[in-house]
Amino acid sequence: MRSKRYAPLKNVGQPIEEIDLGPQKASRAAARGAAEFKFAPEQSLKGIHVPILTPLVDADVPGSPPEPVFDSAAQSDIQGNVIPGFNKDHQHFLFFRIRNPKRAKLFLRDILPRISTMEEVIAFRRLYRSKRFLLGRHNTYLCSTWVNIAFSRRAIELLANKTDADAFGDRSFQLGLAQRASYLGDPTSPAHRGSPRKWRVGGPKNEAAIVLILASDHVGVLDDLAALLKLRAGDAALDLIFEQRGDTLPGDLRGHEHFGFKDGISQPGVRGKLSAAPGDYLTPRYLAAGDDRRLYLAKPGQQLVWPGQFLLGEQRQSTEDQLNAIAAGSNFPKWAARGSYLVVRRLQQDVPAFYSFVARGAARTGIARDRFAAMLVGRWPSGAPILRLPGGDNPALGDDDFANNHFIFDDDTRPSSLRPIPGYPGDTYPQAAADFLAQVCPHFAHIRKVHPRDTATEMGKPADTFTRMILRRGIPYGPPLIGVKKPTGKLIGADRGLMFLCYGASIEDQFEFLQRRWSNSGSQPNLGGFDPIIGQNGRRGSRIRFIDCPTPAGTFRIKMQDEWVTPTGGGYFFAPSISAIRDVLAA
Ligand code: N7H
Repeated sequence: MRSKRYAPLKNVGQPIEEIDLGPQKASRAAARGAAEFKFAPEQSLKGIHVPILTPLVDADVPGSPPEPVFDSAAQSDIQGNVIPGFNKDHQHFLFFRIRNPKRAKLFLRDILPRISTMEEVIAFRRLYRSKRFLLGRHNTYLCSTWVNIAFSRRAIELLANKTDADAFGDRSFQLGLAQRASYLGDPTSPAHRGSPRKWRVGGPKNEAAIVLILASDHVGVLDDLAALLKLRAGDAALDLIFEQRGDTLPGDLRGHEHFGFKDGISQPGVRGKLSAAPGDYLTPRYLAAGDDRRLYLAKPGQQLVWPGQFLLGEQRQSTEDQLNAIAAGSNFPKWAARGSYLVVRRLQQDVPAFYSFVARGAARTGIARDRFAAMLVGRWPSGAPILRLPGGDNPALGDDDFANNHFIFDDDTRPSSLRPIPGYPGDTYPQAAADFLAQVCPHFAHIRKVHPRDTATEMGKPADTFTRMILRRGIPYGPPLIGVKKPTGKLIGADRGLMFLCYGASIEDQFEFLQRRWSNSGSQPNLGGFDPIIGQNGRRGSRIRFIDCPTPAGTFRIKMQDEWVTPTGGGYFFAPSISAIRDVLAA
């Protein structure tokens, strides 16, 4: 079935009017927009297929290049939040400074056995998925608790040596987030609330050397572990400079971020196998033999990418074609292989300011509020892509892992052909129609900015886009405001946002590229305005951005004066392999 096109547009791409909505401060009135916002609660698992992660023996694809095997030795050497990711409802981040490198090494030796590996996290995930499948519900009452660690460049110099620290080829890692802040478009005026000087951590005067990431299904266990590790760290002369709790939002908001949109849907599929056994892929392959896209996709819409995009020392993605790898990089000390760069950004979200903009932008353009908000993101609140359902949200699509990421932008999306999956009725939603002119999902939409999919960009072929992909590992912090009927002033003004974390093999070519080249640009990868979620304008002191909003009456250029996502801390780190911690950093 073809999706119905949104009404035809006039003067496509040519702004016919400039709209200046003026500044707006967070207030009770502004918060009303957030209270009235209708988000779609998560569906029960009934009728929704939950894939089990055991090997699908006939999933090998003739003609695809052989993928590296991450055997048990490799899996127990790679930190588990890099791959496959902790994905826990409760996380705690501890940021330390090193006072005494020798004593810091004792701490590292002490916690080494606690560091959670890829092997452990995959084993738990498989158990959890099969239990969830049996029970037909999310809550299996299975619990696990994980710990990971990462180091700044300065920490590596203190714990290893300057030569090794200098040998990390990523220039952004060398400089650190505070020095890259202005390049990222972060506020430079000292008076701005997002100025690095005001950051809780990671500013010019409070950079962290070590970050510990703790994650658990169980709040009490997480608290106990955080208390224990803080004590041990204190004994080892590690100064805690900042800590941040992150929690999945409660109730029907589970899995959604503070603006109310489901997050964590689209991730690259890391190529590689877990054993030489047929079909034992790190990222399970679900496309049927008859679907030619199974060479490139793990499940519909999930792009397969070579592991060297996320782990140093592994084969990287070719920019020439989607299928093939190029050789591993070598711009790092040998012991850094199987490690990954980690970007941490504490991004404060001003929910009233966002919904005030939505309400005023919708009123001025004549677009319904929920559609206007969805156009900013590129998905409806449930996670359903607007390109698949231009007419309105459908939570069942948002929750359908085999359909919610199945769309491309420039061409019609062909229906996918899946292997038989017990209990899955198939993807029966309308397929996305080509949106070359970005009439349905505008070029400025967050997901179109940071992942233009099949669209050629200023960088060339779409395959280049796959080298920009990141493994996102974020979690919200602070109390939700969305959907709260009568919020108190205290709740409206509470500090809330996203602990944004991502891993990659290059900070500069991946995270920074997405933020700076695409989100912060009104014209790249395509003309149409800034990314209204994370785009910043840091040029010549102006923070004003714009979006060219398509409407049936024509395209309106809407100025965005307020900022609703503000950096308030973070850091650039490196997450080494377990053996590198044991043999180099703790030695
Ligand atoms: Fe974004 N949001 O709620 O609007 N993001 N993001 N992000 N983001 C995504 O597909 C959001 C941020 C990416 O493959 C979704 O998982 C918010 C930064 C990428 O189609 C939603 C913040 C960067 C994707 C949000 C924020 C990115 C993505 C859709 C900050 C990198 C995958 C759900 C407060 C520079 C795109 C999903 C794809 C998706 C939101 C930050 C990147 C809803 C609120 C800093 C690569």
